[in-house]
Amino acid sequence: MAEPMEIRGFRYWPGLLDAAAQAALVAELRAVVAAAPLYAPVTPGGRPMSVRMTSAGRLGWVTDRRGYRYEAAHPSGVAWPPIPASVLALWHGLTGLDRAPDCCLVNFYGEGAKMGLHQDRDEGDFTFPVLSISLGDEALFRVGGTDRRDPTESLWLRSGDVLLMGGAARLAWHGIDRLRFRSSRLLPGGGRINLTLRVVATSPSSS
Ligand code: MD3
Ligand code: FE
Repeated sequence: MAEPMEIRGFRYWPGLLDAAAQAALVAELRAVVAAAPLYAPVTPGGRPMSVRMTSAGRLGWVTDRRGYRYEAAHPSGVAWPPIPASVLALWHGLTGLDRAPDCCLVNFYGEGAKMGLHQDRDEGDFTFPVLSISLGDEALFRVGGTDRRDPTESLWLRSGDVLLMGGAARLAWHGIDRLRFRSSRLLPGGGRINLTLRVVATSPSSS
């Protein structure tokens, strides 16, 4: 595996997935979305999010009026489909962990979608890293420190880029400010997919 760049404690592999690997991944994600359709999430405060979501894996991340949490089923009641094998191979190869992720969150950004600055803290164990894979249109990613007031820096994420957040970076504030809609031809209708792999660590065997 090529050596990653180091940005603010993150490990960053620009263009790690070539065009063929990206297209193969999109084909696997079509099967995920066929089993567990993208839905429009609502924050606990009742605000609709601009990103559409679904998940694969043992647990999926969901949000609605009842709060942010992990659930064993899609809002429709069906079990989440399995995480694609190519995605699991990337996780094990880049993290060096034997432990599989519990969740592969699938975020879809259409024209105008964004994600406000936040921390990922709904998991039970922050010692495990988070892996992110970008596909499709370019997106302006903003990352700060572990304090909301820490200065931030911005980076354009492109199709095939992979980021690994471990150590102190695991609790960094981050978000997506905007998309360059139709900047990539990977998805025929435009848009961006981000996969986020996480260990949730709430299984009976790990508690
Ligand atoms: C830094 N997703 O799903 S990926 C999320 O592009 C999320 O859809 C964004 O933030 C997206 O929670 C950003 C990059 C990323 C993902 C997880 C992180 C950065 C992170 C976890 C900790 C710190
Ligand atoms: Fe996040």
